[in-house]
Amino acid sequence: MSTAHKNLSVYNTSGIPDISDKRFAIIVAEWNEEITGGLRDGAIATLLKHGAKEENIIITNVPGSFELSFGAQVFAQKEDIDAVIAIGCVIQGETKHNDYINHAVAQGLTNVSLKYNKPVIFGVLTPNTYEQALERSGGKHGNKGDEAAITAVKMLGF
Ligand code: DLZ
Repeated sequence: MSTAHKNLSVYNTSGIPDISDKRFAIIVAEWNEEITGGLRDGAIATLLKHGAKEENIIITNVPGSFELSFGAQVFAQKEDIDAVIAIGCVIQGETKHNDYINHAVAQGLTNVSLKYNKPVIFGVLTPNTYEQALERSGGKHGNKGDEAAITAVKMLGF
């Protein structure tokens, strides 16, 4: 995997804007919820660490990663939401569904971002195995939730 030698929780801290008044929506898929819960908690911790207020972080669940695009759209269209972080985990080895879901979500989130002119972040893990997912949701390769959150923060300064 491309992240095998990268710790997802290590990032460049330059260009981080003031986010004390920014409002974030985090949409979390319930499939593989042990993994997506770890990603969600990493994202929340990273936003708080960089100055977001707890009351400005809205968390919502959707059933699976395929539903992330719709969930992201519902929040992106709200005037008082500045950025959306979509969190999911689609394990490649387990089902042929993965190609369809991953492509649909990547395209769907891109469309929502461009339509509403707001950062909509792809915080979806696409590992080959459950073990790789654990390693990237707070394990030895860090947390993709941290990476997704810092990406949202940086894009707000864009
Ligand atoms: C159906 C399905 C499968 C097989 N695998 C996953 C997965 O690994 N990760 C995930 O987030 N969701 C999965 N889903 C559910 C779909 O995302 C979706 O919820 C259903 O197809 C209903 O639209």
